[in-house]
Amino acid sequence: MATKRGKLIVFEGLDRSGKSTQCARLVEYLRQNGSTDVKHLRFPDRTTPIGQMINNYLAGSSQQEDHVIHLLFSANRWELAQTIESAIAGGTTVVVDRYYYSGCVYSAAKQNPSLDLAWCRHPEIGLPRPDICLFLDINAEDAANRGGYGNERYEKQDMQDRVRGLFGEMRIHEDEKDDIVVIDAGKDIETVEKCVQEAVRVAIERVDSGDRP
Ligand code: NYM
Ligand code: MG
Repeated sequence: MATKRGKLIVFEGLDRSGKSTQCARLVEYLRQNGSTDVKHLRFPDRTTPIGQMINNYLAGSSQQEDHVIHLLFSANRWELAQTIESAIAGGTTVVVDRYYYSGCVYSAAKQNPSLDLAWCRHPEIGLPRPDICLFLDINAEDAANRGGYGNERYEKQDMQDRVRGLFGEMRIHEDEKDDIVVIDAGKDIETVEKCVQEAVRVAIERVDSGDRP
């Protein structure tokens, strides 16, 4: 019997929505209960030269024109596109903390008139398509109450409010609506974890049974 392909599982959400915690827990869960190897990635990947430019921009130690930083975030995903594709083809499941959805909504939330959601999508077209994108939904106020945002660029409540609105637009868009599952991230960690596991189980079954739209 041919080996099943791996799955591409993405986590998205506002800063402080619990993404990194849930991502790590799912990786652990799949390693213990799944039948495949699991690779854990996060974007931005700050370890590459492009990732270091992004890191400096987020930390505020460098400036970048809005389109330029958008394209760097995208390039940072393209640098790993082949790795992701090969992993999946070889039967390894890839779990990613943020992906092109963040790429689009954070850039579009800057309100630069020539950087709307439609423009932001273009450089992302052709990246490996997720089998499921788990959107950990929390409002900006509750997120801020979780110990406050950090000091990075974008970690401000008005920006996060706009980001959440744009995530809302993306999840009803024709290109994404079949891929995104909304999870209430205002609940406690264990409850969210269970919801994530259930959504992932359903997504994996859909792919393996050839039922994926
Ligand atoms: N971010 C992340 C973007 O603006 N564009 C992108 O393509 C990605 C992947 O970087 N505030 C923003 C969202 C976050 C910030 O991410 C750093 P993290 O997951 O907080 O380290
Ligand atoms: Mg952050």
